[in-house]
Amino acid sequence: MQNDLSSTLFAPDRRTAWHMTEPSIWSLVHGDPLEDPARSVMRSLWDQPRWIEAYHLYDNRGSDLFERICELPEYYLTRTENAILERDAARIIASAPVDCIVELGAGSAKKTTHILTEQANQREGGIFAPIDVSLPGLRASRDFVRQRLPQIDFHGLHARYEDGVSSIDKNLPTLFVFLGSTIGNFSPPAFVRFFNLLSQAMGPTDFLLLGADRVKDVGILERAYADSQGLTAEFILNVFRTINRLTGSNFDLEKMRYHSWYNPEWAQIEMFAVSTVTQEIRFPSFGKSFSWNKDLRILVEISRKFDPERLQEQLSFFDLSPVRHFTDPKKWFSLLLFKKAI
Ligand code: AVI
Repeated sequence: MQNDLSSTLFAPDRRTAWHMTEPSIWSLVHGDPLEDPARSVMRSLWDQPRWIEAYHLYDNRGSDLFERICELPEYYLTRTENAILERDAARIIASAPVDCIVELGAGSAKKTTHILTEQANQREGGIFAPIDVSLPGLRASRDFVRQRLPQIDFHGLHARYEDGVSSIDKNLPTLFVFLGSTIGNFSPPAFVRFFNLLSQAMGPTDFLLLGADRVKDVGILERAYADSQGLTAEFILNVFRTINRLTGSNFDLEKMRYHSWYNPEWAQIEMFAVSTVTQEIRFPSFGKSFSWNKDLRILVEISRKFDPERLQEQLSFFDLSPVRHFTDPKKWFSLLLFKKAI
């Protein structure tokens, strides 16, 4: 079930790697098997210190909790980024003459509406290709775009970022969009891997729009990750339900608490689970266990905060040249537009 647009969107040597598995949604014919999630948990839990890969946070319950976090008064990120997009979408699109918008980890694509609306206004259409491992997210995005922006050709890629971006035709002028400061959840080595891959996948007519949360007053940062309703605590500790499901382990959410702080040296919020008692954690399917001593912490997530000028300089070493910088009146959040340097 291929259609004409596959010949525009995908690089010629990648075209046959994709097939349409449901209307407007493409999957890899021979998708790399995703890493076994149970083994991924064990690898990082046996590291020193113990930690967890952030993607385990987003099961159905975790994704719902995160949506609710985005609405919290303390969690300024989503609101602030959205206000910048609403105000500056016309300028962003005018500065990035492209035929295609590829969004990484799009979710329901609601936050991209301003960009897509401007693309439709200024260029009378084009392609929108969100890349996401969540099929429900892609379906929601497809239904939203079809209903609200019928001029836009929707092609959802059900894949990991790396497989998706490296399949886009380098000759198709494309704006890659990575919003929400999700880049802040990458460890420094994962950050470098990600920009290497993205830059290599970009052609000479491509742009990148990157959302980055900024370093600011510690109180504002810490409150955004320790909200009064306890939703962030629920979101972070929920990962242990997922781990119990994946590995058969016996983490007890009643015997742990959430702790977060802003680490100024690393410019990042660190989110931990802390054991409130000394307890034996068993992993029967792996025949392993460890003693989780009272007050010892497991690092569940980091959220790095950026200095936008420094980030622009850093990305120049990945052949990405700064084009424009959009921010809010309080300078809490930045949307940075880059062009691939040839
Ligand atoms: C998805 N990401 C950008 C969020 C953040 O702010 O780092 C995840 C999050 N974790 C706790 N609250 C929000």
